[in-house]
Amino acid sequence: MAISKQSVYEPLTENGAISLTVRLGLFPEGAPLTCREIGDGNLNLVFHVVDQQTGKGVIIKQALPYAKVVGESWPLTLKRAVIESNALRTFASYVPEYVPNVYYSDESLAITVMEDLSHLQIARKGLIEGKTYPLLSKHIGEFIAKTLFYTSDFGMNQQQKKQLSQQFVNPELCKITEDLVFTDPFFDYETNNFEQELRNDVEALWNDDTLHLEVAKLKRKFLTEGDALIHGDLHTGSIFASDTETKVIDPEFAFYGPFGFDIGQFFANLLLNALSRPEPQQEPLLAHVEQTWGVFTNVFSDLWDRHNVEPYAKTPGLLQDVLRQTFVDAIGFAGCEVIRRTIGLAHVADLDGIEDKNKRIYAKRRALHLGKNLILQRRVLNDVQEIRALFLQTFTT
Ligand code: SR1
Repeated sequence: MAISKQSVYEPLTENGAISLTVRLGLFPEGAPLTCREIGDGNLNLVFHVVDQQTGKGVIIKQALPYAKVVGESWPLTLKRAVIESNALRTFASYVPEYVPNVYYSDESLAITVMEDLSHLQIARKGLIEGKTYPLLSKHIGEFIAKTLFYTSDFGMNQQQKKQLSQQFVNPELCKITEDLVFTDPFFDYETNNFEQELRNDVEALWNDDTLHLEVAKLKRKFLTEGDALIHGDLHTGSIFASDTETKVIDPEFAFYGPFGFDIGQFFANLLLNALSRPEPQQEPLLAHVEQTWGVFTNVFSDLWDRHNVEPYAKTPGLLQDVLRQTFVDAIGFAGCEVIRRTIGLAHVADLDGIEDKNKRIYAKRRALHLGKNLILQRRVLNDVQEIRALFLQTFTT
């Protein structure tokens, strides 16, 4: 169904969400419908409407005109709902198996109506419970490889790419990332949030010119490089998973950005979960990091060989150069994400949920060291196995 421009924005209620599904004819007439608002993210309302007779459901996601995580004092564009539904549709044209089906979207109401994925679990929650999701990295590696390749100048007509990129000009949401990921945690800014026990470690980051120079270079890449349509917020809270299925949700931060960003955010959130686990249970997370990169490079290289539209595609060394730069950038972006999720505005439950305070502080201190090492050493890491070595080293220093 097309995006309509007729309605006037107001936040939906649970009853309003039910009425909308009836109006859209998503359920049989007279179906006994119930609805719950289940949003637990930082920005939006999420309604789960269920037909109690059949058990079938739909999800209605509605953007609020402010960031829920902070409150009404932080206004936020509603346009992000259109970006999100357009991104889901674009991704679906390349990897329908990895995104929810979009049934309807309404720009004025800032809503996207989509497939109910409640048979799956948010990957972050499952990972915190100790699940390992054996196919997670295979699926996410494929998702990233295909979406990046096909929306880049290598996989798509280069004029069409420029046109497509116009749909994803997303300055407000990019600004959030520019601030919260690449800037605020590295300065004494009031958005930061950390335990006093970490103050010495945090002040060391604020006073480290070498680190600042490297983060500034990474931020510049995020600001200027439009390689492909990226998800823009690919942490484990943006992924639904089971042992057999994986679905990527919430691409409201999507824009034309650097190849390495989604990979880096995914790596970082796997590593944050690993940091929260006792040592013997960290292995599956480290294996996921390696498998993500392995699958990504295989799928991307295969697409490069078979579907590249760029006349220089067969030039010896070009693919290797693109992959190497993507790897180095991904590690740097991962380092920034690890640090911001530890001391910035929006934390992760993996670390905040460690009940024992000493263990929590210890894990966060390790996270800060790991983040810094990822950023500073990204160029000397030769292959993905060396991330494991860096992670294990951080544990003993
Ligand atoms: C104010 S938004 C905070 C964070 O939530 C989103 O999921 C993004 O990660 C953003 O940085």
